[in-house]
Amino acid sequence: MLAKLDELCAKSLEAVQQAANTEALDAWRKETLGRKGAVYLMTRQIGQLAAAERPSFGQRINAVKKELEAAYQRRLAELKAVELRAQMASSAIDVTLPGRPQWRGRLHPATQTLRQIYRIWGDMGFQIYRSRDVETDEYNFELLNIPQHHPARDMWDTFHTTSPGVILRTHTSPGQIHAMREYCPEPIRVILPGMCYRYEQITARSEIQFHQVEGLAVGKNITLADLKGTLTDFARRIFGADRKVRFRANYFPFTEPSAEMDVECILCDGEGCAVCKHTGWLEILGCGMVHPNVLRNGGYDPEIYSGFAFGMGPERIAMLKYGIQDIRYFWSNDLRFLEQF
Ligand code: FA5
Repeated sequence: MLAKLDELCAKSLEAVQQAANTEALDAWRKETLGRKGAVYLMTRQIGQLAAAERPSFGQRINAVKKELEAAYQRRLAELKAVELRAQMASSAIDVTLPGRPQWRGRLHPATQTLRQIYRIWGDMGFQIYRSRDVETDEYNFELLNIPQHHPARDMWDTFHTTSPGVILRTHTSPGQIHAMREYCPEPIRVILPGMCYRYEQITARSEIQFHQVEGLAVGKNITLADLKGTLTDFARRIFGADRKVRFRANYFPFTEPSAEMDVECILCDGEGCAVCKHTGWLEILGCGMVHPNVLRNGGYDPEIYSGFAFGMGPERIAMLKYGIQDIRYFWSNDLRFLEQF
């Protein structure tokens, strides 16, 4: 009987190596180690043995079972590897192709420009002061030296709300009053960024909703020279060190004297082109020395304190920096535009 068992073991070990694929191997397992397989049938014969021979036969059968099971596992691993290689060779999937890049979001070009502006003013010691988008007529106009029925109101077409005297701010300048009333009598150096709203016709250069960054410095002995020096430095930091600037006299009711600052046209280097209307210059902001009435409305005595203020449009600055032809791209959410930044 032991000889028969050894023969079965040897034959089965040979057969397992000959199983050409996992299906054949499964069939081998069933025939050999299955519930009614060859090893089981051998176990059944144990009753025919003399009692003294049974234990050693039983031990041997268990050893054979283990050996065959191990041989099965080894062959299974071999066949699986072969089958995987064959599948990879014949399959259409090329696992060596590089993966698809992850789509990454990015900051909106207006946000990028705003952050660049914040950094420059931050380096010059200006803090960010936020004030509200929904304003009163009093803050947006009256406290800025623009009384009711003053013709200067025509400079800012206004969105009114159903509450009398409550409007959407047309510029960030009302923030000047909020900041002065909060800090008076301390010196102030702040920028006031935020959205502004004007009931204007939308064109390539004008939106009904756009950002402004206001700036305000108040203290003792602040002069027009400080305004010119600070704004010239800002323009050089944002547009490049050799960019020329110029100040043109202008009128704002809340500054006296008032000016607009132009930079040398970035597209034609001051030669004159369609964008700068052949002048060689591009306007980037309005500015001036804070009007005594406005200082007074903020709580400062204009006999002791003086200050300068300015207001710029970051979208217009981004248009100049990157050669963007139309301001409407900023809020139309066209990915072909946004992905370029
Ligand atoms: C003002 O709004 C003044 N409050 C600026 C100021 C502040 C002057 C402090 C003096 C002292 P103005 O209307 O020119 O000025 O607007 C300032 C900037 O906002 C413009 O130079 C422009 O860059 C931007 N801007 C104005 N209107 C629009 C618009 N419709 N669309 C996009 N940007 C605009």
